[in-house]
Amino acid sequence: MKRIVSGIQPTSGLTLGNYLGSIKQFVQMQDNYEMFIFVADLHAITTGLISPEELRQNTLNLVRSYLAFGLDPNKVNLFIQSTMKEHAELGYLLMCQTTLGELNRMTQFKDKSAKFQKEANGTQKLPTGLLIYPTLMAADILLYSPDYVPVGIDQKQHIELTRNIAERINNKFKTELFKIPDIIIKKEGAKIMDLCDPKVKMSKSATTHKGVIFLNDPIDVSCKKILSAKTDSLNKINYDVDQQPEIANLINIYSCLSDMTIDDICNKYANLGYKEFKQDLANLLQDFLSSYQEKFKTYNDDYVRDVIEKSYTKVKEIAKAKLDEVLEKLGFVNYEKC
Ligand code: AQP
Repeated sequence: MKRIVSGIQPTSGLTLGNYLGSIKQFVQMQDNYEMFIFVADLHAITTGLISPEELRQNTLNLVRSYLAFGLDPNKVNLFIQSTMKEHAELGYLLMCQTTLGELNRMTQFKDKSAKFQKEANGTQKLPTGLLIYPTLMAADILLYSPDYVPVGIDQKQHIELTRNIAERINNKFKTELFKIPDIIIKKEGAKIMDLCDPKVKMSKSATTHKGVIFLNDPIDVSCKKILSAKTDSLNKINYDVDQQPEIANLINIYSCLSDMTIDDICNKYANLGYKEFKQDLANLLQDFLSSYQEKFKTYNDDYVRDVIEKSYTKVKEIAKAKLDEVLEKLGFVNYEKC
């Protein structure tokens, strides 16, 4: 079986974008791939904004969400990133093989940095974690030698950097130390946009939550967000990302939730207006969220712990073996062997 690695950071509750851009794919792939899916809790502290209590709760809740969406712990290796110390250690080693210029060029770094307030003297107190996020992400991936990494389109640049770092180290140390992973981005759901601003992606850390569907919010709140989503004045259900980006985003969400094609949706609503379309989409969302939230409630802390324990030993063995191999190639003395 080909191997897959991916994760999500527990910065806050999950959004519909997180589900459609990543978890939906994980569930579809679990029968045909060897999967390593984790909660990226070390990434969640890179902005320095999360409290310990939130981190703990969001981490456990993200495991519940994975399960509620249908990830089967008998098929998928589910784990919490920080329980594998190898991620942080390999992250450090990779950071030392990366240039400041490369990290400064990352779009996510620029976007997230821009959200930090400027001081009176014009400077910004930016957390270093934001800058080195991609090298930790490279470690998350390269530790497990995956064939593919399924992500939303916003993470494409980070995967490309991961590939560059891996190739650079392989060349520099004349080895095949790292397998070069390929990225998988599913066209549908690859980038769900904010319901109030189609220029920005729907994101957990959006400054305003009006255009973000949080999967664990009360369902009526989420349905209202669909009904009041920004649309143009044409009142025509047409998929045109440039001219009608707001309705195109809603059609995309409709397509992902119903598994209808975009053409079929446009045909179905050819003679109807935005009001009817939004109401139907809100109903679809309601069904989807009710089924998810029902399941989410059924996993208590003990069950979550059992799930995490289940794959711990296997994941640990793989991570440790790869880290040991890297340390040796880079010239670190292995106390047990010398
Ligand atoms: N709007 C989106 N559309 C499609 N896919 C998305 N993803 C995130 N937002 C969308 C995908 O979800 C996975 C997990 O993302 P993450 O939590 O690790 O980090 P992120 O990409 O930075 O996601 P957020 O929601 O924007 O989180 P915050 O606000 O905490 O940074 C990834 O595969 C991502 O592509």
